[in-house]
Amino acid sequence: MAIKEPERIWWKPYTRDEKIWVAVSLLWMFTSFVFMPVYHFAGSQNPPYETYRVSPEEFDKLVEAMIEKYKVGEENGMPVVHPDPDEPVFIRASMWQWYPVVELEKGKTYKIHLSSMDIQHGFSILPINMNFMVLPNYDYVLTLTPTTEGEYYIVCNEFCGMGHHMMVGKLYVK
Ligand SMILES: [Cu+2]
Repeated sequence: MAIKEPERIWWKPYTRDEKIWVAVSLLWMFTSFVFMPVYHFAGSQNPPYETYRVSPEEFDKLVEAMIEKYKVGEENGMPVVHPDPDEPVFIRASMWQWYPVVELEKGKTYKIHLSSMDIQHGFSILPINMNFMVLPNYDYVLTLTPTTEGEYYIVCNEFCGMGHHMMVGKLYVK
């Protein structure tokens, strides 16, 4: 096969179908663009934006104080806490664990504080698939009202090194 010069005009003119698809995608893009700010005000599922600065040392002290006050047991060497719904709950992320295991009561509203001891982690509640970012030096406050009893897993969804795939925590709703 000989090498030939390509045709000067190799593309085909738009067909009717292609024009329709371009119009549909443009319309959809515009709809999403408008929907985002509208949903910010109209929706009830916006991620919370209450945050504070906190050093890993300070946060660790808060976690330990909560464990001392509300520890109800242990699971695989990990303390299990059952905090009072009026009190803040602290969950600590570090390579490679979520600490401690928390028991919540169905229908009660909690303020769950998340922070990291080292690098960025991702707080993902499974199987309901709610995802939040956990950063060192930031206290991210999640206002959460569990509506379904059960056992949930907290999976790290931000790659954080060797043990990332084993970074699984537990959350109970009773
Ligand atoms: Cu992680």
